[in-house]
Amino acid sequence: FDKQDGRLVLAHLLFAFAALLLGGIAGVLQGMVRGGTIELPAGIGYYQLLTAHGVLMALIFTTFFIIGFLYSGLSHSLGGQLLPTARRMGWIGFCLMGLGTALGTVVILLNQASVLYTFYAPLKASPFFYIALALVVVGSWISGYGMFYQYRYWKKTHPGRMSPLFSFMAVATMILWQICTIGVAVEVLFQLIPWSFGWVDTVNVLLSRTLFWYFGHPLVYFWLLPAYMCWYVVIPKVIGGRLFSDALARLSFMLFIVFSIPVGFHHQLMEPGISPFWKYLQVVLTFMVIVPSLMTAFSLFASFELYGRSKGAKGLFGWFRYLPWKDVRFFAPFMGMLIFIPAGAGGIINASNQMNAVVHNTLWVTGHFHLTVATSVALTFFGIAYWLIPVVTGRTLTSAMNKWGIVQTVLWCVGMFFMSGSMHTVGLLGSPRRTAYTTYGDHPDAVLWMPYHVAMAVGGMILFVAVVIMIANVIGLMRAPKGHTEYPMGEAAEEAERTPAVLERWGVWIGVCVVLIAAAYTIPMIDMFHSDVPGSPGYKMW
Ligand code: HAS
Repeated sequence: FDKQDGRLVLAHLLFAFAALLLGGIAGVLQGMVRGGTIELPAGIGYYQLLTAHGVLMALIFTTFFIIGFLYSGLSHSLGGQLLPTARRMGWIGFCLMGLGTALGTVVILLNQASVLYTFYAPLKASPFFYIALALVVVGSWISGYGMFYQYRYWKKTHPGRMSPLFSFMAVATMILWQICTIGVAVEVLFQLIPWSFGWVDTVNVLLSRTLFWYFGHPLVYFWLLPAYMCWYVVIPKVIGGRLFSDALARLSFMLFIVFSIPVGFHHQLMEPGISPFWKYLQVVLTFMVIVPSLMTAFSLFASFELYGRSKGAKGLFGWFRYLPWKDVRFFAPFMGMLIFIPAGAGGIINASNQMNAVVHNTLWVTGHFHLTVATSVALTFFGIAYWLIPVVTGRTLTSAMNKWGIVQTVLWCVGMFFMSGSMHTVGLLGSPRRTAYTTYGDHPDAVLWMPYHVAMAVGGMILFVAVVIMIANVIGLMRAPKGHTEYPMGEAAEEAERTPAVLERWGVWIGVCVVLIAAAYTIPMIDMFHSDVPGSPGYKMW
């Protein structure tokens, strides 16, 4: 692996894991406060810690890890080396994002930005928090341009050839990111910054939330797609098999570009001010975006089965035994996949209008995203780290470290079982999310919730131990014995059909995506500009 590219990738990964550690500390503390097991000293607030936890883990750990991972695969699959311009853009992006993270973290720690990781109005932070977010977003854009630059150069120098699957998927992920971050950029620049500086007196809350969720839902696919890249491209190689179908993998990524953006209203189903018709339309589109995940599940099962049968597996599930259970590079992402089955089912429940009325704003939703992003995605990223850090540092994974990786994965699953399991259950009993410790004056319902909150805190403590082990593993990987580690990038099965060229016509798919966004958002947005609820300053124009 190219040394200079290795440094860029490693910088992103180490930054990501530092954010994971800080976010983990904030996470375990807020969980214990909520469960009533500790009280915070020195005037530190629950919401302050909750914001630090959400921002550092959900926004910073993921973004840094993803950009590092994508750059690594582009370097490997598109010529073995990044072009100097692409690498420079990667570093500029890294510095801007790093600066934004440092500024944002300081503002949160000063309790000037306890607005949670979703940060939409009417909660107001210091303007510097929004400036910090803008730096992170602009930095990620520049990194994305670096990736596009590398990809375009490859396409130009390889006319008529289909790009390597990894690079195609990386570009798709960054296109999704570029389109969806427009919403949050508009919100931050035109609404939140002027409002928090006091240049305007009012803010349109509905518009702010809508712009946020225009970004906020595809954001979850920005987290998910790199995990899918590992599942499609890396895992077949790790198990010694092949990817079921290149065309199916590309189609599923294109469907994510098309369907993952015009669905933000499924976060706003309980919100007044948006007519039921537009909510209905976006729920239909939400159900469409489930399709590429079902295709992915099918493809994964097929890859596993093909491999098992090639080794002589018999019966419906005989292939199961042939998977490399003792290899953490497989085991951690596999647990992520397995848990994505109930996690995805929970998402389908959330998206169903009537059931959303039961679960919205309860701890059920928190349980949902701790299974999706904090388990399926996080465990996959951990699994990647076990080979990617050795690849870029010229080292090898030892069997002792592999064992610690398995222990870490098991601990993560056990902690999450208690934490997310209790969240789902107590959410159905009505316990609200994002609420500091309270028994509501010893109301019987709230008293009933308490044991679940304690179980959440216990799960959180187990998870914190797992975070610490992960950090120790990362340090261990940095000091592992020198040697060569192969970048595991799989190929499609021999009998797979030829991939149709239309799957790489970006214009077609982005065009459909733009049309759907316009159809799903134009009229409700126009309505929002005119919403002016008397006596409710939050619902005024800009
Ligand atoms: Fe979600 C809320 C709907 C997926 C994250 N979601 C959230 C929030 C987050 C989040 C962070 O409709 C909270 C935001 C906040 O703070 O308010 N979500 C969905 C739907 C899906 C979905 C329909 N979510 C995700 C993913 C996330 C994520 C992925 C992060 C990475 N979500 C919602 C809705 C809400 C919501 C509402 C708002 C709730 C409210 O009221 O506030 C779908 O994309 C899910 C599709 C997934 C599947 C599963 C496919 C399974 C696969 C694994 C195969 C396994 C194998 C191994 C092969 C259909 C691919 C098996 C081996 C064996 C041996 C068995």
